[in-house]
Amino acid sequence: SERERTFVMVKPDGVQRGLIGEIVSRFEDRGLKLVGGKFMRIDRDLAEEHYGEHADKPFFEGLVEFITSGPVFAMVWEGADATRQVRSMVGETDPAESPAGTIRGDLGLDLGRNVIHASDHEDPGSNEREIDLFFDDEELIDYDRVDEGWLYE
Ligand code: YYY
Ligand code: MG
Repeated sequence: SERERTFVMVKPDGVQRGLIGEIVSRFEDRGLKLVGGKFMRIDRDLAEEHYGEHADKPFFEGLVEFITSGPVFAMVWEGADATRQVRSMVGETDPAESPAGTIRGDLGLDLGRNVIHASDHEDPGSNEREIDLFFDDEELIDYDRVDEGWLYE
């Protein structure tokens, strides 16, 4: 399948709970390649644009409040079918419905504090859109991982 890039973000709860390393490790171990990373604070404008699809939902205001409440760690990961593979590692939107072994299933309990964001494979183009929203082109690094010849046939 096609190699692609996808957008992932450790949310303020994940940062405060010291889970950045754990989460980065899972994607590294899977064989995905980190091509961008930024520790940052999201302002209200960026939050409203990033979550624009949810603007008319009852949870929108709380979601914007939460995502702007502390620093986040934004990342871009690259690999075969990366958007779908990352979402399968993330689990369901609600940690309570997420199987053990997934990031939300292992690290969270509450829908509104679900530790991580990832682009949605059921919303084609959301990966590119979110990468463009958070990163400039020159912040994304092209390089080979030494194990790529052993990760791909
Ligand atoms: O893509 P994903 O994060 O799994 O879920 P979305 O349906 O895009 O919702 C974005 C975000 O909003 C979700 O991660 C938690 C929050 N949220 C909520 O607080 N209450 C809901 N009923 C649905 C979503
Ligand atoms: Mg979503």
